[in-house]
Amino acid sequence: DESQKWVLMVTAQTPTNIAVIKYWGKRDEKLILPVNDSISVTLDPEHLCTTTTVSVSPAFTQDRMWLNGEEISLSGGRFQSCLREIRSRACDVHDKEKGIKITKKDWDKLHVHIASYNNFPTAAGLASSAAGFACLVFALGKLMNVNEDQSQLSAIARQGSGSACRSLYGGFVKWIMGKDEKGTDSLAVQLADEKHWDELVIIIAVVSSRQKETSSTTGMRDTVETSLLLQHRAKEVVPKRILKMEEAIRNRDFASFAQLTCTDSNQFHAVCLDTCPPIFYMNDTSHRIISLVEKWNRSEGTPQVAYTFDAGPNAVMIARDRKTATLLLQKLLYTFPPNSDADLNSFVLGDKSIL
Ligand code: 2P0
Repeated sequence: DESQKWVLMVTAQTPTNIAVIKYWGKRDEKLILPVNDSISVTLDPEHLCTTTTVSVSPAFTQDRMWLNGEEISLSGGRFQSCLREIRSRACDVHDKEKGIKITKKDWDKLHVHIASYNNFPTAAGLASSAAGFACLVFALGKLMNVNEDQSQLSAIARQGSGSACRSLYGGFVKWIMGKDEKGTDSLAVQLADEKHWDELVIIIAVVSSRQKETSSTTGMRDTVETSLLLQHRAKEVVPKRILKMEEAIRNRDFASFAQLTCTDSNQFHAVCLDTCPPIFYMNDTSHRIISLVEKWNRSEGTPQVAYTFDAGPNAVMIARDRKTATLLLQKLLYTFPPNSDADLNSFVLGDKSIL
């Protein structure tokens, strides 16, 4: 049957993001609504990113997905939420060249195939769900000719993984927690584009490539249920910190930016420790990196480098400029020589020429 033979395809690429004011804790698990605002920086797409191709054909009999070449199940609620939200907004598509016409109603019957690749090891403990769901939603939105702005798309990506909503934009991004129970106002906005502060260099030290022991979802749930410190953090600390961070980014004030970033990472890990049972994401090597940066910053009289750690031991460091990034790499290699027991591998992101 000739009418069954066509395939329509869209490919998109999305970088991951690193939070400088952390998201930790949900007020609604199903809709993924957070207990506080967060702010992140989106990495350069060359380094840590996901590439996703979505396709549709009348020959496809079910929705299917492959991650790094292996088929994975789409039955999870998070995939289904994203697919449902995008499908419900699908519009007419008319590809004159290929002679393909899909009407709004056809999308309910058509199935999609999704192939996604990470250009970094998924097991490296580096945020992959953020780039993954952002890319999936963006690519499906293009394929189905969805007529929504980036912020509306971010609210859909949020339902795949909270941090994913921040990867729909480059530069500095804020995820506004919102007030609405249905989550319509819990979405991402861009604070500054990627050109605004492009002297910054991000270096990620892979402390361990083992997969983390406590998933973010489980960890957050335990924290919300048991940590009093989280309540204080979400209500009293983060709202003020968000305003200061926005100002620091606006003014490219590195001293303030670094102080806020480091303090917020440390409070996030303190909240993990305040959880019952306690969650340990950092290890001895992480702690040694913090000490190295703290000592250096103090000896210079003003911060040179900011550090931040997510739900794992890997260090993300943000250097004020390229010269500082080179110095940082030297210090790291000196303190953690290759093949030593600390098992440290360094990546440089944002500026390949330093490698
Ligand atoms: C963040 N993290 O703001 C924080 C800091 C980890 C530490 O967002 O359950 O994978 O999918 O919403 O987004 C990791 O949590 O969790 C995270 P879900 P997600 O980047």
